[in-house]
Amino acid sequence: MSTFVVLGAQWGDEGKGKMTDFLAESADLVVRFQGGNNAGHTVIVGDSEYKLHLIPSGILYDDKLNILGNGTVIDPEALFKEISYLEDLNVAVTPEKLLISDRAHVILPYHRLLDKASDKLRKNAIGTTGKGIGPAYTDKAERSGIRMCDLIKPDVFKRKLEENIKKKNDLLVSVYDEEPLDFDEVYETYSAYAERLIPFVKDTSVRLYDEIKADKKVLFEGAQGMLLDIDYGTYPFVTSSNTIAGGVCTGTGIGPTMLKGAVGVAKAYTTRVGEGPFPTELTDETGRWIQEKGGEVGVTTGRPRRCGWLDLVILKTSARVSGLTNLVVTKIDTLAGLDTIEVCVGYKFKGQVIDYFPASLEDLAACEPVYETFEGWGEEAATAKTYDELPENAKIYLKRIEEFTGVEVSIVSVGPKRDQTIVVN
Ligand code: 2SA
Ligand code: GDP
Ligand code: MG
Repeated sequence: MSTFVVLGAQWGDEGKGKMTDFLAESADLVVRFQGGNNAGHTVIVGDSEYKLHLIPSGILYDDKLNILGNGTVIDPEALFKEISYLEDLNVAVTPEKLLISDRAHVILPYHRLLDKASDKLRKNAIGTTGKGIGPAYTDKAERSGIRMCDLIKPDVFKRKLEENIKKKNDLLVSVYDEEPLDFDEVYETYSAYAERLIPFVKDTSVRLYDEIKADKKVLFEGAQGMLLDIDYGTYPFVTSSNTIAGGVCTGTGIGPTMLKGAVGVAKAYTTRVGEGPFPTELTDETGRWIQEKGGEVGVTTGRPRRCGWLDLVILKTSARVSGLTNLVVTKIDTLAGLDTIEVCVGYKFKGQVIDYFPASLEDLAACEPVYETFEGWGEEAATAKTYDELPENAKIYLKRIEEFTGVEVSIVSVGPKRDQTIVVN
């Protein structure tokens, strides 16, 4: 069985898109299991750069089947925009290459409006992407959501939309002081999307099971990262889905025994976009230097990402909650040029040093990072083709990551391109 999940081991944007693309070469299927078009995955193939949000990165290959699992939330408007974007770049998106779970929930215009309006009104804004993710998952949990299988049945869609629009308009007008939505307009637009969606919508759990049983190679593509997980992240400054390995089972309809490995992707430093705690954040010149050198800007919203030192407490927590079997460390080239590099190896908390991430944000605020200092390396890191060619100090850094987390570093990324990827033997 060859079924692996690629997960963000920090707060997202670790380079999962690049890694999925790299690993997808030997896969038959690429499957998203959570999140929606809040994600932003950058993939560089040759001289072309692709920015994907919802569609799995395997779409860039002609011979892979891509699946949006039941755990994802799908905005048809965003989906068709992404399909046009890809087709303009000569990437075909057909039902032979992309299937959508009939159980996936649909993001509707009121979800987007409520997402933006509610985050604005929150005392401590989360800094969501405004794509309607939270409100769509809210409806799913509240059991009023509209699923793909509902959207493509005109009568069912009409009945459910009528019920929902009435409730959402009340909320939009009375709580958020927004304009109400027009039922006919939404029904017409989304019925047209439904027509176009019909060939893509299938029971993907059945298909996936059959493919795995037939020994096909499956790559599950995570979005966001461990600390944005609704259960294990920095709640409430999280996204609304399970971004950890457990999300694969509930988000695609396979059992845990069908997942062979979990690959955690981590940057050589840490970034976060949006609000919330960040123990190793650098608000000084070094933080700005990393932000600029690493091009740390949100792929979906264009927001600058906050930057800080690598936090091994985070990686160890990721290794635990996702049962990581391998680690990928990216952006070794970005840190090149620093004389010294700090790495957090524990938090001082109530007179002790802990190596796990506390649940309470108040406890987290009381944690003081404990740092180890490493010697930096030079720009030659970006041209290394093998592990041996990496600068000695970078190897010492990578060894420390392995030692602390107990997980092997199997791949090192030294630049955004496919050929800037070193597989460690
Ligand atoms: P949401 O919209 O409800 O999921 O937002 C909740 C929090 O989750 C964060 N979040 C992300 N963090 C990193 N990267 C993401 N994707 C884009 C990217 C983000 C962008 O690749 O750069 O462009 O801003 C992503 N998606 C959600 C979000 O910032 C909130 O903190
Ligand atoms: P994802 O959400 O995890 O897929 O990551 P994003 O695409 O949001 O952000 C990662 C960014 O880093 C993208 O612009 C990638 O092209 C880039 N990237 C990935 N790996 C490397 C690397 O090793 N070095 C450098 N310099 N850039 C990288
Ligand atoms: Mg991203």
